[in-house]
Amino acid sequence: MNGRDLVRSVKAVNLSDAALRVRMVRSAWRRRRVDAVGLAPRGAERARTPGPVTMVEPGPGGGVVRFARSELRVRVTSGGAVFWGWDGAEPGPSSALVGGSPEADPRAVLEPDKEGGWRVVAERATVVVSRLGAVELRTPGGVMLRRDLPPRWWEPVGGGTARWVQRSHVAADARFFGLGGRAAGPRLRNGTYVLWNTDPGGSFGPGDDPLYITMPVQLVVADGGTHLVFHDNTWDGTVTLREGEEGAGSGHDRMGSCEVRMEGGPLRCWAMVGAPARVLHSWASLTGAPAVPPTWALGHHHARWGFGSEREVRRIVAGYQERGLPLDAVHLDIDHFDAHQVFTVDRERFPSLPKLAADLRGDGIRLVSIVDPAVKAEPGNAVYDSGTAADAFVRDAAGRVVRGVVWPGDAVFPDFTAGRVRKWWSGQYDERLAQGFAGFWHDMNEPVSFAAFGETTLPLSARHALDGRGGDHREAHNVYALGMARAGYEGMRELRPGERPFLFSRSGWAGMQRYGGTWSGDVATGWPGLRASLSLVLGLGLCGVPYSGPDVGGFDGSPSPELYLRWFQLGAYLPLFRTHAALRAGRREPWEFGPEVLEHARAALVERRRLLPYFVTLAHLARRSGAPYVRPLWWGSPEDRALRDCEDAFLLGDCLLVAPVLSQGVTRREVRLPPGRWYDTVTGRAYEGPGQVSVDAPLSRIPVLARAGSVLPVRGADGRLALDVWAPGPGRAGGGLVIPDPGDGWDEPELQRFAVRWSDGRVLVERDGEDEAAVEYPVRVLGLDAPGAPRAPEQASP
Ligand code: NBV
Repeated sequence: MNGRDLVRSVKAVNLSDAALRVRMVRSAWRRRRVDAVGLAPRGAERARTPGPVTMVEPGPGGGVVRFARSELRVRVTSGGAVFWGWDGAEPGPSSALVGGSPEADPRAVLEPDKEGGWRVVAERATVVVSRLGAVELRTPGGVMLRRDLPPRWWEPVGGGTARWVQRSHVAADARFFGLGGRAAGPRLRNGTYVLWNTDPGGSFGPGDDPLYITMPVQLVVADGGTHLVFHDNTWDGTVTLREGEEGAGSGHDRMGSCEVRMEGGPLRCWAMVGAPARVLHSWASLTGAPAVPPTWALGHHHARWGFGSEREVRRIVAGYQERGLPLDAVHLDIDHFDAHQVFTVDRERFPSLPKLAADLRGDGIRLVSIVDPAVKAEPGNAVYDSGTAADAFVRDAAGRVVRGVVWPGDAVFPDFTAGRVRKWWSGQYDERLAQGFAGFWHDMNEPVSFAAFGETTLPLSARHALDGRGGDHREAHNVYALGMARAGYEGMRELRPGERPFLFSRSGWAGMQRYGGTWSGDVATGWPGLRASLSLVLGLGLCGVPYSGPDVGGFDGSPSPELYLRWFQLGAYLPLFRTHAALRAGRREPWEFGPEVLEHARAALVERRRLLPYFVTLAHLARRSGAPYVRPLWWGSPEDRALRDCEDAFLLGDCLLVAPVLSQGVTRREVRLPPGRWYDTVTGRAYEGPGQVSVDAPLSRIPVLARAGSVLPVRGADGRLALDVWAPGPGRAGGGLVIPDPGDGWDEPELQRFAVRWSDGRVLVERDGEDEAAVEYPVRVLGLDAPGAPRAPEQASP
């Protein structure tokens, strides 16, 4: 029995509920019994390595290199991504890839390399395979980015899936990012990271790992170049990272290393090489473009577990309105369900939800509903009955429906890895839409089943369809939520074909951005939790999931007014800007922390609304380019080592640099600037980067700097689009992209390009090379001391 799991379950569930406690004990025993019968013990194993090369077979985009005891397929694709897979592994089937495997690049061919090895030279990367099966990834210029040593497998003597390990080296100066949502990042320090989607129970801080979203996706940034590597395997595994050390002057660098261990499944990976923007673009081409949320979802959301009644929801909304605070969405948690049953409504406390939804809608506020995957196992529950008729629920190896325990008590779990089950589940959202909900918040989908001991998820031996291949929970666990997101997304597309779905999901896997975003989950209230929330958003963005944000104020307890405000100020610059808290947590409304906090929170809300056109632009650009809205400071200058190690600020698109306050009592802070000129958007002071500057961070605001030459689309006083243009340095030019809001349907928006330059002592803004008259929006030029007089910058210190 794992003591920590017990503590977590106890924290998660109110154990004063004796009946639930008894169920948790029973469920834990059931899970143990099911696995004792359904999971064959591993038994004796045989180790294997590839051995020496025996022959090669050229093929499209590369070919197959055969070794004495394995074979390696290498395929460069026309999008530039490189695939390699051992033991016959092909790119498909894969839960991550969209539209199957990309086409092979016919120009890439296998050719002999030195010492009996082979190589494939392609436009964006070179792959070199040694005689004994080491695989090197190099830049087109020949710089080594990663060297995979020959892998090792352990095969069960009696047959079954092999475990494997793959060790790699990277440059001594390389930094690792990604692996899904990690609280202790964004730079992933030395340690072992588990690949198993996990509800930490209660609330988590930077020391908790793994969390809800794990992905075998690493972005590695080094002087020699940036690469992304994706081990396309959904099994339980670990990644052990060790940053290298540079032997100061001695010439004896110790390289960085990475060791991927998997409990089963294919050994195959994808690699992408190039500037960060290019790598993320290739990643989105491979795994799908991020869904663009409807515009209202880029505004402010307010949620709470335990509004408890329609009256309370109306009271909170009125609180926002009376104070003139912008509000775009309200989220209802499990307390609005009838006895915690998904797709139901507690009609006593929420007697007229459709009316509530319509009233709010009239005020421009959308209602969002939580959706849990577990269905109460009780005949008479409509979802249970129809799911049973559709044979939708996960079964054990003996063919019995698996029972767990979640909020409604004994529960069963839809098998989202089956197309027909997803289709059935898609139909359930009809009930939600009829209640007036406009968007969905998927929770508990790691999936969680409470247990008094052992792991709080389904039995490992539980059977899953895995889209026709068949397999057990060891393989399906990490993609359970991905399937649920797909079902929700496809359901909404069918039920409301004219609207872009709004969906965000606690758990997920590579490719989840196709269906929506995510949020931080139950981040602990405290300064470390605030820091962790930024780490999660940055890390997920680098794994291709650009839309996320934390529970502003933290999930549990009561933040101090200062902590609440600093969280609020950070949240206002993150894609999902939502206040939320647990059942027994303190209040999270901006007016509950005194008049000073209210005024500063108001300023953050007003600024968020002013920046809405910028968020719309970033959301549409993310779909086109794969670039996250929130980017690490090194995004445009990965070769800058100081930026690579800077974790307390971020770029919001190309225009803004946001430097949140992440510690108590801070009213001035150091900010590390990427190269170029930057303006403090409030004081107007100019700074010349790269380097570090010290800026004011009074309680009223966090520092936000604008890049010289940038074109920032904002909402003007009349509510229409306007442009804030920050003057380029003398003799310099600038520009930017703007995507005017095409509405919440599927109209393809227009991408408008603006150029900014000095001409005759004036800052000129032009559209697409046309003349100034063609700019149809009001333009405000900022960063000048007087018309024509650029502000002199202070030099940043190194
Ligand atoms: O549905 C209740 C909560 C929800 O408020 C939170 O955002 C989720 O992350 N949910 C977890 C289940 C209970 C956790 C203790």
